[in-house]
Amino acid sequence: MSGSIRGRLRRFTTSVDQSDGLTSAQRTAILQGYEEALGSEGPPRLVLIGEAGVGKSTTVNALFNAGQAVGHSRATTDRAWTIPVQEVSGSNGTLEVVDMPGLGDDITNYRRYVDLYREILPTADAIVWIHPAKDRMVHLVQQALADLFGPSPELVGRLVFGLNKADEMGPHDWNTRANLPSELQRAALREREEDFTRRIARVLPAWQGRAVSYAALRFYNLTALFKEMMYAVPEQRRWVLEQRMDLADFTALVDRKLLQAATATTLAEVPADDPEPPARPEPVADQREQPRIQPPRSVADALAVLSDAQWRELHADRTRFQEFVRRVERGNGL
Ligand SMILES: Nc1nc2c(ncn2[C@@H]2O[C@H](COP(=O)(O)OP(=O)(O)O)[C@@H](O)[C@H]2O)c(=O)[nH]1
Ligand SMILES: [Mg+2]
Repeated sequence: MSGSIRGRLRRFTTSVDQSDGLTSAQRTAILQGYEEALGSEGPPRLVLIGEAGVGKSTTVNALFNAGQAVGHSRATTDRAWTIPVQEVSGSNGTLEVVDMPGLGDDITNYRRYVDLYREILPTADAIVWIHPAKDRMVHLVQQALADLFGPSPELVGRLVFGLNKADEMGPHDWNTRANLPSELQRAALREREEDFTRRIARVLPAWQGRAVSYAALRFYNLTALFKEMMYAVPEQRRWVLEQRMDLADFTALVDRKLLQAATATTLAEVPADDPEPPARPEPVADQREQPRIQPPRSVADALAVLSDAQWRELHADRTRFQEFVRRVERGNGL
């Protein structure tokens, strides 16, 4: 029984113990039933598909705080023609991960791979297909999707497409200080996501998802990827996946100086700006020249003037942080 299931059981036990009007036999029966129900719910099973080195293990580590070996991709059970189900320990419980080799490895093995996949796919809670964000060649993916899901359209809903290594997207100018894509990369990634989604929908019209670009190594956009996974998992099984979630914090990779600038200001307790600025007074005849508000010069400057509450909000929400940096970079001020 995993740690978090035990925690759930402990909380439940306490509340049952504290409820009046139950005999001890009733309490025992309730707790036993609950424990059985929890224990019989198997761990989430993720089938990961993608070529060796695309970042499947890194992705599992970033989403579940697991210690999967990275970069030893040849160790997958290539050519063994068995289904390689691995038990993976995340910080919030066990997962079953099926690490499937890329279908594109070798044409002579393609048919056997397809047969193997068709066996395993129906047992998956989610099928996470990982593709390099910068690779626009999707012909093989389309072919494989048609072969795998054509005969099993009921499985299409479990598919998630992750476009990993967003940081390697052209023009390769990732903003390492803020740990975010540059403006140009962001535009390119958005376009790639849309293009990829369209091309997948062309072979699988029933697929309702959208491809998510992310960077497992940089903890970038993990929330969006996880959200797609949650949608893909059959509803009654969602909680087992959600329970295991332990997303790596992308701010861990934001430049320390940048974070320090904001934290120092936080300690000095700079008051927050009025969210609703007062109505502008009517212009008067002898109006003196107003000082122009200059946009902050850098992200660090912009962060340094945030209030404690504003900072905490940004720190907790990557999307907002990203939006903030984008606005600063565009020079629009706060
Ligand atoms: N630049 C970059 N490299 C990554 C990213 N995710 C994984 N990698 C690297 O890609 C290599 C292969 O990763 P791994 O997770 O072992 O791939 P797998 O064979 O698909 O399991 C490792 O060197 C990772 O550090 C990413 O988002 N960006
Ligand atoms: Mg691996």
